[in-house]
Amino acid sequence: MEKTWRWFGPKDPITLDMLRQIGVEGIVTALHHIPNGEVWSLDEVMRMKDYIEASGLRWSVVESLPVSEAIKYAGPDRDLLIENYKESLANLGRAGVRTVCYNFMPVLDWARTELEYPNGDGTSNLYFNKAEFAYFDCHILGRDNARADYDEETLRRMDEIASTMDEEGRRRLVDNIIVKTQGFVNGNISENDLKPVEKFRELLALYDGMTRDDLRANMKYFLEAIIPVCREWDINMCVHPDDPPRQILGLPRIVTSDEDIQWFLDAVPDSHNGLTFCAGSLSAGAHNDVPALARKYAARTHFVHARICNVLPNGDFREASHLDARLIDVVRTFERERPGVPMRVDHAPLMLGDEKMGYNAGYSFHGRMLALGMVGGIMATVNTEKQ
Ligand code: DNO
Repeated sequence: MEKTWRWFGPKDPITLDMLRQIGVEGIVTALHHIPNGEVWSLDEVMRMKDYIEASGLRWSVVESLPVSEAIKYAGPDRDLLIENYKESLANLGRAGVRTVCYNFMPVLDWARTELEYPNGDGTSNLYFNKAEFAYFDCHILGRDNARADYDEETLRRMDEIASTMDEEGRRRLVDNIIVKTQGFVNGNISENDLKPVEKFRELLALYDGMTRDDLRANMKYFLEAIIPVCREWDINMCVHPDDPPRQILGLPRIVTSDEDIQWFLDAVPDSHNGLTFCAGSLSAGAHNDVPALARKYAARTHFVHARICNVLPNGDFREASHLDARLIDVVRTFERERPGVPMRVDHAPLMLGDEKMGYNAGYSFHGRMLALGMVGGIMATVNTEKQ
């Protein structure tokens, strides 16, 4: 696999020169300064590409070219937004950037409740506490009938949390779930929003009554419109699985399981319509056999996110080691079946001073460098096995 790294542009404190020193080959980035829905002009794309190439690296993957909310809920401006999307794709094609990651999660991209959960060895990592998430849903958002979506044990834990929760705790939860994890991935809420919860409720309302089938129809509509452009420019689209891979906050989610992946691949059966194999997101659902999914979908995978989670008996989940046996299995599959596919490590711990650097949640320097070393070691071992 090609060793890539998610880099957040010229203002990222982790510079391209640093990345060359640690064996990174390709860059994963986006034009984060362009508002969602607007066209990425050829000039802007070339400026980023030239900047990356001046450091002896290449722009391997776009993560993400964001799909506007109105495309997902089929708003009145969806055709206009799809035209803009197609134009951005054509400009990327002209510049020779040919792998584009996106997601089709309504309103909320990935979800975590804690960003610095102690691992017990002095490092920390992301964590999803199901009961805290339920608290956010039932007590902060106050969504109608939200309690009905949770099992008894989670509700019991949630009530316990509610009995000691204070303003500071509520602020922290809002910040973690809808602000700090969303703004930097071009999500709907950013640090500049003064009333994030109100804005979030308005966004949720856009999906009132929408079913999984409705969302599937909207994804198919989008794919049917863009895949001809991808064919023309040889661009591989790769959808990121929903994280966590299940329905949340009453929203439909449609990239959660084997059946879902098969559905969208068949909906537009063209190799340019592919998957980002995020082992970590898929592993956050106990229903997914991640190594088996890697084997099944290797041929339609255009980008790999190397990380893996452990789901706990109470439904919480946390990031596991990049040397976890399931991840070794996944890396072996892609290294054998798709040797050149871009791969980046993801959601590594905060360690050795990372915590003071203000990095984007999940995107530490030392932690990711260690993880890249681990995954690189697995790849080298697999290549020895091949001979
Ligand atoms: C989180 C990321 C996601 C991902 C998008 C892709 O760390 O993996 O935000 O970039 O879902 O569109």
